[in-house]
Amino acid sequence: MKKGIILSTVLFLFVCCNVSNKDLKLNDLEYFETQGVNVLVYNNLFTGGFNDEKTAGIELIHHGVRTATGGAVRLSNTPEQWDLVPAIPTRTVNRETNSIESTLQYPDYDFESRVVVTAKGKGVEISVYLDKPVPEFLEGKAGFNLEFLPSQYWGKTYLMDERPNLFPRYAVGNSVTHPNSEKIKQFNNYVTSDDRGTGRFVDPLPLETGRTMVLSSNDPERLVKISSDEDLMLFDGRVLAQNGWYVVRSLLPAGKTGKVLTWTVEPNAVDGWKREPNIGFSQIGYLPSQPKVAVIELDKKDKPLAKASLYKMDDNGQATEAFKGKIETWGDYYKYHYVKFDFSSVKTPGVYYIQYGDHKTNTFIIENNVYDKMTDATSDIWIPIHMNHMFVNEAYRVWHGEPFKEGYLQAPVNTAHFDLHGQGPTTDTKYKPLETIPGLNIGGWFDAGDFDIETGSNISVLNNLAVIWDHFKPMRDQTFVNQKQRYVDLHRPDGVPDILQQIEHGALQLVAQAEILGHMAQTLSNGVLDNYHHIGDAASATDGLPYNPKLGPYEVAKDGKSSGRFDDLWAFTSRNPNNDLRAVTAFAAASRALKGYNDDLSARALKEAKRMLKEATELIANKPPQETGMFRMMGPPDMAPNFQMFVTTGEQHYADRFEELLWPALERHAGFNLLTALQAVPYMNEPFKEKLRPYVVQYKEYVDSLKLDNPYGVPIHPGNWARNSVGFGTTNAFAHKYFPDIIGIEDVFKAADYMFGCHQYHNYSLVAAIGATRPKEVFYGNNRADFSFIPGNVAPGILFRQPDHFENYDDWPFLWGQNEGTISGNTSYLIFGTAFKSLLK
Ligand SMILES: [Ca+2]
Ligand SMILES: [Ca+2]
Ligand SMILES: [Ca+2]
Repeated sequence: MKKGIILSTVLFLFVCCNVSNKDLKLNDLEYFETQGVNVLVYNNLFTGGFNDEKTAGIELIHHGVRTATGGAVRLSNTPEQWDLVPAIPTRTVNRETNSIESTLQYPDYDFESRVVVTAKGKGVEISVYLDKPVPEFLEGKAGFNLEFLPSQYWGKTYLMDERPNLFPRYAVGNSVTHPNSEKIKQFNNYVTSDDRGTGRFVDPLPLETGRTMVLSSNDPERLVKISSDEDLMLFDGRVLAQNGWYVVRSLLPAGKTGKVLTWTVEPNAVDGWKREPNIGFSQIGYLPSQPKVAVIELDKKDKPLAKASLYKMDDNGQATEAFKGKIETWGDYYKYHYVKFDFSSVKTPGVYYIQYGDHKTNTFIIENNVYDKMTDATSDIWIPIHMNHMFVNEAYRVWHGEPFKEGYLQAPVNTAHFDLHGQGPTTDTKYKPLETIPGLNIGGWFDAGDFDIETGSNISVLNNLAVIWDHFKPMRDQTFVNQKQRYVDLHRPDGVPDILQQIEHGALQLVAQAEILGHMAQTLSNGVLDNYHHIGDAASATDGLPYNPKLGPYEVAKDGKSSGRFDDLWAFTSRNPNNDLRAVTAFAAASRALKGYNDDLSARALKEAKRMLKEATELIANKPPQETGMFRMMGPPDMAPNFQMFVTTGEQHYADRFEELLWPALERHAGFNLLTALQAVPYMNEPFKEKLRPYVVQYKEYVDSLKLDNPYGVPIHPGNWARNSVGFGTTNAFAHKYFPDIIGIEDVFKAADYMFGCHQYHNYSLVAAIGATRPKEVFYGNNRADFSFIPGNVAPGILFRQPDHFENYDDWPFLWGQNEGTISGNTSYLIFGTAFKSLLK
């Protein structure tokens, strides 16, 4: 132990004095780099859609982990998601001065600053310049902030002017309140917290203040030294919001112009550090017969080894080498180098691990049963927990009570919404703004980590479930669902296939929308922001009592039947005929599934489908909606509805219209429309299938091109919301089913491998809890504040950050773009898994 301390002290001295080869350099990708340290300067801007997503600003990627973000002039101590973020209209890279300069603007306060970051030895100097002094209202509020990832720092030490401290594991700090008149406005005048009538807002106090701060003095991989002539303050952002970070901040001085603040930031680079190889393999295991290829992600400074081995565990816990094979080079992909290890020849069932040099993976299984349970947690646990308007119980635990008993209010006109919705200039319903719309509090599913009913997502779910029923008829029954009691009990079979009960649950909500509103709502979502970011039991997001404007804001009526709490959710009801047509597709399919189980609902769904198909087609003919981006590539909105109406009614004119729309759509973009066409194969005639063949051939060229695009051979999208390989796998599964001579089963296995751990950044399965030896442990679900997961959740994937970084935090759940499972994404996984398993039978 003591020897270790002496050794690391020597190492540290060596680190701090031998600076020459560790100097940060401005690289070709326009960030500051030395081995182990990347300082990004506005390579990522605050433009993600939800204001402060903790993925922008001056950022630090420290020994492979993005540990600091949000470096910018900010207007509060611990900015929350909906606090104002600066617009950054200019970013100038100056190679002569080794610096990057950006302009930061807050138009709401007519406040502009310039931030200049310059490489200085093994650190950077960050300076803030003002041409005009800080506006009076922002004095004592505007400052320079840099945020550090709590999960990478808690339990570690920090020194403030040499005073040692520990980063707190949980937010336990001191705060004060100030009058709301002093509060910085939030984005779009939203308010993130309910002040309970006090007229005051909460402001955290600093944990420490000083001029020199050393973060993580006990762990060289996270050690950062910050010094300034101004006071540095350390705050804990989690006091205000569970997704807050630790914030280091200096206030900008009042009344000054020119260079008003300078920080020196020196992230430690550990001598000789190389990132550990990330040995990607399928954590769920492998069938004896399937291809088995590990993709190993290597630091570019790491020299690939010639060979790797597979070890088999015996029943005494001893390992013996079962296979030794060559490492093949794939090449560079963004910042890392990739090699592959093919052990397909190992076919003996058993428990194995991969040994690559000194690196040994966790064990995994080779056996014929590895995929058998791959969808069970999603179907039995995740989906029922996301049933809205029901009480959901599991053994001794209640997941949530019955939410939103008070129903929904008509959203007022001309309203923008924090979840990227809006109500247009009319309600498009018979209801007046803020009038209660009776009957909508039934059925449907929570969208994702939040509790709203996104109509579009709910339609996708209903459609996904109906596709599964059509093609596979799973009779699995592990869930008790009683609509009359509004009660769900997990692990309690009730004699009815669960998928039928889920189809019923979706149809109850969506058919109610069609009948009550006359068309589909956009969303049923929160009217106030302070219950939108609710984490916990959905039933406590609102008080369950209808809003009564005659009462005071915190008053309950004497009869206990209404309250003055303005917390009811709103129905956003602007009519979008495209949405109506998508609902027609789902209604027609659900109507078939429900026949013989719930005949009344089946008939109602078909009636609404016929009406909306007619109305929406006319509306679109009169006023074609603007279609942009991906939607232009997808088939016309009445393509899929006509197909489903044909299958349900058997009327040939629907089939004719479907084909009339399908073939040109496939010409425009085979990939986007192929799945719809493939799912139609069993219902259409033989010439249909043959006519489809060339498009499958064309799609195969795309599939093969992915082998050159990236080492995993699946589509990887560098967007703000990561994308896993579920959609790719589903298309490949259906293509293989009907065209096995074109799309091989290996194209389906590739998608499964990626989902279950053979991917960038780490090798954990992206599906929570089931089957895999090492699934991800945290997800952005509605229990995210517990750093937990809901079994069966599926992560979006590995998020790309400009210009060359992929990440998926498994110790920090709060980044939705990489960790939030959605109801439509997870039911897409259910299709993928169900189709995949049926192919293997
Ligand atoms: Ca939502
Ligand atoms: Ca059941
Ligand atoms: Ca209420």
